[in-house]
Amino acid sequence: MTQTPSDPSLQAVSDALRTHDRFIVTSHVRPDGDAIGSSVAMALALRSLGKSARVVMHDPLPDPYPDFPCVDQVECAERVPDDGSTVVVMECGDLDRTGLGGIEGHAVINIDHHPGNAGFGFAQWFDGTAAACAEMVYDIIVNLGVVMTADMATHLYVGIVTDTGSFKYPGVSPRTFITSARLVEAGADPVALARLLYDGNTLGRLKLQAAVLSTLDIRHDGTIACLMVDPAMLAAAGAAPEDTDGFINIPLTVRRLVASVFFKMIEPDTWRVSLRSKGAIDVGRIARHFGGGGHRNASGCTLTGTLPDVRALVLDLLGPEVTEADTTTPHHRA
Ligand SMILES: [Mn+2]
Repeated sequence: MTQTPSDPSLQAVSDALRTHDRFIVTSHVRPDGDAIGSSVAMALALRSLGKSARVVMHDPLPDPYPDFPCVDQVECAERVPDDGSTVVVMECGDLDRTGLGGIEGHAVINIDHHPGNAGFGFAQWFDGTAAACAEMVYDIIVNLGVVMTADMATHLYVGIVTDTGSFKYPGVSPRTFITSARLVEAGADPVALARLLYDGNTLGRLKLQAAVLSTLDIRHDGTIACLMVDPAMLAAAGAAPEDTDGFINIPLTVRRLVASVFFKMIEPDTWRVSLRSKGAIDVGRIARHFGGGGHRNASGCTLTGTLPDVRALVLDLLGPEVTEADTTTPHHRA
């Protein structure tokens, strides 16, 4: 079954891509799998139509993306060149999200799936039902009549897998699986790509994970997890501060643990405090109380004091918040 792209915005974007000849494709700062995959696949499709297409990003590609096909042509820059190109902006609510200067002087095509897109560009397609921008790029490539190569399919598949947390976040739809099936038919290799995406751990990070998890401290009747890391632990593991990314989520794999707090020592008695929660538990409010920020389920702030003091400050607010959410949403411990 082939999808039937009939959306007028999809047609408008396809027409704009067909009628222009020189393109710069870009996406947001600190590009992720969907930003990279959507942009590279789009550039490859445009080139197969005989057009000039450069991919320009503000930030370099994080691991493991330098190992993906065709990414050696991705350029890093502060500004887009003033060369009369049409700029295709993927996944950005507004032009500031690109981190790139100089886009204002160009014709802009806007392709996005995040609610809140500002609606810029002379041609735009917003589709909030797409689980990944890559789903939209797939439809554009089909609509343009471009033959889907294995490299294009690989990038689009990676965009979908990463933006859906391997097909498990809200937004996953039959379209997600139909599109993914077509991409696998076109040469995306789910097994090899899963290994590349998820088996890229370093030994230092694994050792650091062991050390951080050994600090696991369960509070508030088994519902709140606390973790900590300090510079000595980083040094012992031979790891970098950013190697702790994602550790805060590990306790939340336990059903009964509904909030997780990670205390990272920046210097003695100064702590970067990250908070994560499930459901109605609002850790954004707690971080804002301490001068930080974030959203209901993910937030952070900086506090000074000894670890026991700082932990007590946070738990004095977080404990009642967990209790309150527990009484209003009785099912989350089921
Ligand atoms: Mn996305």
